[in-house]
Amino acid sequence: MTQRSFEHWMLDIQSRTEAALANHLPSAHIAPTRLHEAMRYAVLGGGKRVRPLLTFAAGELCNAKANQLDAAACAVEFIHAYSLVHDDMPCMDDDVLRRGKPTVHIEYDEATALLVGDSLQTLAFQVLADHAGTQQPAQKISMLSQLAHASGSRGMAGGQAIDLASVGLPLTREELEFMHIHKTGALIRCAVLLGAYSSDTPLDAASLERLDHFAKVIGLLFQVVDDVLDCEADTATLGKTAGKDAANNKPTYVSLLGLRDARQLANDLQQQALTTLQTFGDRAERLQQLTRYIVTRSF
Ligand code: GRG
Repeated sequence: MTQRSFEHWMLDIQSRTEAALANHLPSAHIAPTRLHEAMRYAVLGGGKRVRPLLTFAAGELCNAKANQLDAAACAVEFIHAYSLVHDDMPCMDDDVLRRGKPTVHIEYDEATALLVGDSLQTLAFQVLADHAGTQQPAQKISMLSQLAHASGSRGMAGGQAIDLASVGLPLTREELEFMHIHKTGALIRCAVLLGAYSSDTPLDAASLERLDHFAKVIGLLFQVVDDVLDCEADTATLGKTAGKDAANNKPTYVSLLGLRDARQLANDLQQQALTTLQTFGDRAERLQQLTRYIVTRSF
């Protein structure tokens, strides 16, 4: 598969996901119209859709059909969108720009932003429960449980709590890794695993373990690259305020290791991820290409 075909595939999954998200979101004409309009504002028309892309790439590895993957991809993206809306609020990161446009609490108001996040979170579980491709109830329950675990206090929300408590503190590398594995890594890992679980032909235990290892590495890799970009890229390119971590005195891989070693760590993790995929052969080609994309992306 060429680089060109990867770009086509990406565009195809991104537009497919955009349509599916738009379809699952309540219409802005249905009451309460302001809340529904704000939910659509938060989710649609922006974002790289990295998590849905991972769900589709992992699904491809497991021979899942595209229509079996839409629900899992949307559920993960709804959780991600909710986390961004809440993260941007004044009680957390207090940011005014996201995906190149005003954050939800700026465009609407704080109470609406809070409710948008709450509603997107529950919509994620509703979509997965009602539309997941698998016919096996036990498999569906396992997927719901994985998404809950990845989102909650033992996953993303827990990582966010550590992040908020860490401002100005000199974290050790282990502590920083623990925070990021939870805050960013847990949902990315879940995006990969739900792709595999959406298939009717599950992986054997050893293959699933390898895919899970890949998923954990790619979650951490995503955050290391994010730290580097926050330091290197400008606000216009990122679509969010650049240099925020340093300005807020937040511990990052760049503040801990320096820019050069943080970049080196990203390269090492990329290599580790690609090596883990090798035993899957050609079936993992999309995941390989996505791994490279995550490292070379500019925002
Ligand atoms: C509020 C419970 C709660 C959690 C928030 C994920 C998160 C936890 C906060 C976001 C803050 C942040 C910038 C984290 C760094 C990694 C990250 C998730 C970046 C944004 O994800 P992208 O690059 O965004 O996939 P797009 O806009 O492309 O979807």
